[in-house]
Amino acid sequence: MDQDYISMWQNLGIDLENHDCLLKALAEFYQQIYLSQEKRPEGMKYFDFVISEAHGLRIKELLEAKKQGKKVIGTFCVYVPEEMILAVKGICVGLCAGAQIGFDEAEKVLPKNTCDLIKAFIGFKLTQVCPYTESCDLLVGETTCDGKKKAYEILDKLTRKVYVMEVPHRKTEVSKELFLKELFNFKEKLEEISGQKMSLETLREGVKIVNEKRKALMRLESLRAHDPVPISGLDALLVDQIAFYDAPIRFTQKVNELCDELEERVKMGVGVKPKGTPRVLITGCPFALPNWKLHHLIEASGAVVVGEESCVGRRYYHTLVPENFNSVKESIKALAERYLNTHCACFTPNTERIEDIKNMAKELNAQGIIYYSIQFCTPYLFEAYQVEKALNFPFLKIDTNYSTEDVGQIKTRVEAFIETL
Ligand code: BJ8
Repeated sequence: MDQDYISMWQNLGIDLENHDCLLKALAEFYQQIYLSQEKRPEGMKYFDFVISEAHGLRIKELLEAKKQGKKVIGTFCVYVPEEMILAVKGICVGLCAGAQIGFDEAEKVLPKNTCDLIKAFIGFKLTQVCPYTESCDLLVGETTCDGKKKAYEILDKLTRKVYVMEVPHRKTEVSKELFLKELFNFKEKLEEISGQKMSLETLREGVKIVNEKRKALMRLESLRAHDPVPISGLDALLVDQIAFYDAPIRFTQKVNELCDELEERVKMGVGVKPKGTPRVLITGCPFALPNWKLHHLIEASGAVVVGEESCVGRRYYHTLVPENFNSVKESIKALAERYLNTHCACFTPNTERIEDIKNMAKELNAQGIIYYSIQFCTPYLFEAYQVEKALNFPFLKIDTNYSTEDVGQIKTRVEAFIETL
């Protein structure tokens, strides 16, 4: 391991022993799941590189930027507008965690029946393995589900860096006003921490950068509609996961290059799986990096994942922010409207999500839907019933966690489901 990186991690307060275990496990897992795939597009090499340097080069970049006065802002939810972070010359990084690290420690401060996504970000902090969390100047929580709300109180005790943004749970006029006010409060907080003014010009730039990123991700998703599919669900998921922490302009360029290659593949009828491979859409909880379990099981069972109605997926890039605003106030209004038009199960009612799933299944030519919930995630577990009833589509519900204990059982269920498609 590069001595520079070791000193960098030490300076960040990383526990080198725990961190080493994490990196070794990740490298092994990546080799088994990702690098063993056949017919991967050449364009995935960049994303392989990003993963290999996720705790190295990217952290170095963040620390260099901090030296130049930029602030690193960590987020946990797609209701927090990254455009506003860019508009104060900040860097936005997603901090949700997708691995079973530090759970023994986390269970000392959290109830056992907490979802693994929460246990993981608290566990990462308690075991000091995440250089992203340690590089952040501000950690932005939000009032979505109960577990997250209470976990942010604990995270603040551990870091003294948490700011909580209020996200309403309904889409009424009152809620819309509240969210708009919250975005103005967020603006003030960002200006205070960065010492930068959010201007019409910087907001225009931030919106443009994030719109371009979302357009590239939409382009990638639309290419998955083809049969044979030019990219595996695992690789597309990886790109969506990396969207939360790579430098946005570079990332967009690399996604577009990948899409150019995939378009060529489509023209030539080249796919990662044979034409006619059963096609599955996943809906439900987010897949924080490195949570690849379900995609791997589905694709190892002979199907291909063609889309994710998830926050690591369509819910992140569903729409763009209109760029025709003429004042700071107008831009924040446009952001509030766009962000509140995201359909998370923390909202009630949330019937728009059902329409989103139907549209995605149609657009991506899915033959079956797998509903994914993380164990103990009340909002998504509750919504499964209504979604299944409303869809009238081949449907399989998987309620799981980050462990590998249930892998055999899930594989059996997934294989049986795929046979019916
Ligand atoms: S917009 S899905 S990122 S809140 S899995 S912590 S909901 S108990 S992550 Fe989410 Fe924002 Fe919604 Fe998306 Fe709670 Fe469920 Fe755990 Fe969850």
